[in-house]
Amino acid sequence: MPNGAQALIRTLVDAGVTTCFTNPGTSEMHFVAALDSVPEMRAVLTLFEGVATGAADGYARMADGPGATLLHLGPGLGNGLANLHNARKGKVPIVNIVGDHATYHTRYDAQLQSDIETVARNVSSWVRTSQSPQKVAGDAVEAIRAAVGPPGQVATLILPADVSWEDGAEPAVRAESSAPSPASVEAVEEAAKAIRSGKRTAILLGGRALRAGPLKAAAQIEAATGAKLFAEVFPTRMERGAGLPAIERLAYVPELTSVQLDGLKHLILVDAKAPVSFFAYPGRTSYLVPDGCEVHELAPATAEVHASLQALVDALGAAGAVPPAQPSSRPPRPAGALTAEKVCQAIGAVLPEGAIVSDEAQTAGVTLAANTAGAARHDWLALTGGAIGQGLPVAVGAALACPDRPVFALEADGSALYTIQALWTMAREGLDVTVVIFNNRSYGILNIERARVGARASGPRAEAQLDLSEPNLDFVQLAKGFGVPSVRVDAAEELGGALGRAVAEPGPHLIEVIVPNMFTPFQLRAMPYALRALGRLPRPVAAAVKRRLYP
Ligand SMILES: Cc1ncc(C[n+]2csc(CCOP(=O)(O)OP(=O)(O)O)c2C)c(N)n1
Repeated sequence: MPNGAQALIRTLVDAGVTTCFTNPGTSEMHFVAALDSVPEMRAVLTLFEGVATGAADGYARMADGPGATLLHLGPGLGNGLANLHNARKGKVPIVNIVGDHATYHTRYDAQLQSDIETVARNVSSWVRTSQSPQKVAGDAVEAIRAAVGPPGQVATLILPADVSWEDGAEPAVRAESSAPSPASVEAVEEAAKAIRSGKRTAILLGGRALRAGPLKAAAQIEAATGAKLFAEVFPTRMERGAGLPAIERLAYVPELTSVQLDGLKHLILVDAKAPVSFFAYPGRTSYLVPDGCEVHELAPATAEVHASLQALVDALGAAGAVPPAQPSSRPPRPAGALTAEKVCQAIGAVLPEGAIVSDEAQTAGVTLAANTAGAARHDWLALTGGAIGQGLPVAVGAALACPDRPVFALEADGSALYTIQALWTMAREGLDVTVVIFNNRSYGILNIERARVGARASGPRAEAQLDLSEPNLDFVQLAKGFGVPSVRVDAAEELGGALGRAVAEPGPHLIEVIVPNMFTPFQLRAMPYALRALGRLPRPVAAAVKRRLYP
């Protein structure tokens, strides 16, 4: 009879959960030991739990199945919380296995004893502490079912050390989950009626609706009826590029979102929430749906999204519509001194077919979407929950899920440093990831936010909180220390070559570019006034300004 850990790993593998991102300790040693008895499980060591959880997220986004982690009690799970938060917001399926003290040891309140379930609940829709080796495999099956959903969720299975080491366990078989249902007839009819009303109508696509199949169905509706398509602001996984329907993303800045949604009478949601402002700003609205606009939910996060859109295509008689596809186009290779925009152009010029982009470039990446729109077909993975430090780990997971595809991690300096240890896992696993660090030596976006929240009376002490110079960070040396070949590039002409070499050579590469902040101090001061003025311009003028600022 296998022990609990062996039965657990066998159950995970038989259910298709074959990669686990780990950072183990003493309480997980039987799980670690059991890895050699179930070689189908690929265990990937990470050097910080935030890397493990972010990598599980990136893996699940690209593998279309649950990512898994092995974490060490409450503190280990707590270290991984920010990226589990991002996964939760992105509706990404993750199964955490969190080791705990042996059941009889907990009453002594030893050093690592803590309330793991409370830590887990913040991000997990399903939490259970396994009570015996006989139960652990069944618990794992339930955890997987909860994680898969839909919607994808975080499930946390706490594994006491004695449940892991005692014999008498049996692997369990994952029960077939019932297929999710498409939108109800009523919901399809309601959406069709809104579109047929002839009033300004938009369809907001989120979650799984941004994959090629549903996107094409939605684009047929747009082509046949004129209903406008929008993508949610931070997509979990969006398929884009030449040949696919081009779709406008909602803006991060609420004043720009308001311009996009201005005059709408109907908003139809497909695996998406009605748009709200990322933060509250004094005197500004939080809810961004315009007054008088009716919101209709075609497909909730629990529904089968593609079939729901297909039903709406049929209801509207749009099956014959041929939507325009994004034409193939590349920005010219930039020249001269580097700016953030030139780096975005250089990336757009080389982005290879089938690339996976993990986007955490923050302010420096404002023009990435425009510069890559006409590149060969690729997948875009965004920061779904606003907790920075996601980009490098997500790239690790995506590269493991899709070993034949080139992965790009486009990273702002501040964000990269939260989970910089991901570089070591890239090197150890030989992952084909090109990391581009946009080093503007600051928490640039916070300068914008400071101006926008009206925190005006700030001086040098406040400035120092947003400044990452003194000492300047050296990402080339950091990468070398983690075993990743690295180079700093000073001129735009060199960047194309460095990107080309990084893509051509197997294994990870890091390219550091020193870029000025996207916005000058004058632009920052003017921004709140300019954004306020935007809302007062006539709609076509405001829309034209918005398109220039944020295509
Ligand atoms: C986990 C977490 N901690 C802190 C923050 C607050 N925060 C938001 S943006 C930001 C700075 C981002 O700087 P950087 O990544 O260098 O990008 P830039 O703004 O310079 O473009 C910080 C600290 C956050 N969003 N998430």
